[in-house]
Amino acid sequence: MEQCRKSFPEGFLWGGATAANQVEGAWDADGKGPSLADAMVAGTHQLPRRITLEIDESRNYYPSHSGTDFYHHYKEDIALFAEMGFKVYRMSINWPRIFPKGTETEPNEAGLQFYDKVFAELKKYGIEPLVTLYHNEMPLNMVTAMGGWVDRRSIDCYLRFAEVLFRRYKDVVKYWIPFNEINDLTTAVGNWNHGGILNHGTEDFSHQVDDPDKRYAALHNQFVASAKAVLLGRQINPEFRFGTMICHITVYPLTCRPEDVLLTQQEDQLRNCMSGDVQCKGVYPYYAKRYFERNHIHFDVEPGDEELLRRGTVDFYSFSYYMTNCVTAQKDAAQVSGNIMGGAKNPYLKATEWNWQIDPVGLRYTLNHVYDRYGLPIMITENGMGARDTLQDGRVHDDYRIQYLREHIEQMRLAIDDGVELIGYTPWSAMDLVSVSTGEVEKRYGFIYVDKDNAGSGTLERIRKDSFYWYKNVIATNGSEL
Ligand code: BGP
Repeated sequence: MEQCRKSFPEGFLWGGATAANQVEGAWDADGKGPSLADAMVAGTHQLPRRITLEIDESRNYYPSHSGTDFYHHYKEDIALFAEMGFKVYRMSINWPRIFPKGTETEPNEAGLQFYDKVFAELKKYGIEPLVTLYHNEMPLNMVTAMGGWVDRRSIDCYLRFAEVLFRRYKDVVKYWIPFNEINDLTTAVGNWNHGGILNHGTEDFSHQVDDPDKRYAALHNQFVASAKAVLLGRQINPEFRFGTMICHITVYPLTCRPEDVLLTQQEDQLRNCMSGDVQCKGVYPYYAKRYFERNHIHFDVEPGDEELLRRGTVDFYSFSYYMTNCVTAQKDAAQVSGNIMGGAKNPYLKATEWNWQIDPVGLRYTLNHVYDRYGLPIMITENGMGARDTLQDGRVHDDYRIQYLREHIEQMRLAIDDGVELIGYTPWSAMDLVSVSTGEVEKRYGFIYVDKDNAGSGTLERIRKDSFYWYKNVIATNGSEL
């Protein structure tokens, strides 16, 4: 093993992550409107998940509607986060709790009061909140009435939402992420959770024909919304810190055939780097412009947008890291891995049951890659292992998850020794919640088991997994004992 000279710095932000729509439940409580995520039908076992244009009570939306009931258990859950020693908790704010239709001018006070209580609880334990403004929770009304992110009016609605939060929580929240996995919109499969590319007249996204013009229009509007939020936030509190959140799926050439290497570079540029380049450097990179030209992709850029992007850049780079993929120019080998993002199978890596290829060394590579590119402080805002945990005599022996996290944290330490400025780590997920791609609770990620199954049965009891105790010690020793 390589000897580290440098390790996790003092004040390193250890924690965990969730998203409102996956954990809260209480989907229509206290004046909340339905969100895009609430319209995803349960248990379709396919991507993209089916999304209805309105909530039809005869359909089964479980478990997204009830999540793992953080809404009613937040005190107990945050106490458990504190027991693990969390320094930071990444969460999102459920947009239609605050603006039920998204188009109102006045916020829903009851929705805000829920987050007042959550933040007060975090403060009690000295846990720093890291808040995602948009994590698939667009008010459903904005999707059906306006076409979601394709419509530029969505930017103003988003800014009204952001402004309410910035003003109310200006002394409570320092770290903000304007958009979760903003680069999902660069792929046809990843567009479904961002709304705005709904094919009206059909019942669900699975019949949707990909329309790159709309997809990139939606992405452009999100870039503009992000830049405006950054500028507005800095006016309200210059101490705010904003970050990207990129779904970073590092790609390797399947072979050293030059065609594979070239295609890998192109894939990396478009899928991983373009969104980070816009949000960190403030301009669309040259390769993106050529990609749009070559593929006849057209979307509106209004006068002033370029200036906004240039001024509204972020302070830190954050990303999710679950897997790496291989790329090959050879058509027949291209799709063998079968995981959500496609790609060719890497013969040197094992994969989870869902074919997500596990690659700890790739994390060190990725950290060096993005630090070299942007020179900004980095947070890993998602990383973790989905598995079908089982409860045995009141315990969950998730040694496979401990191994996954241990190997990834070891590579983080090596990257810090390489000189990368890594400042935080919020693995997915702080506690069990609903999986996005499967719509099921039983693809579990948490340190805390929640007694609930895919059929909705269970006591909702919270149970510390073996990984809970292990991670607690990792935090207590600032990463020196893995
Ligand atoms: C990321 C999302 C998360 C989370 C995670 C795991 O892309 O930001 O919301 O769900 O993936 O994915 P899944 O839930 O599909 O297993």
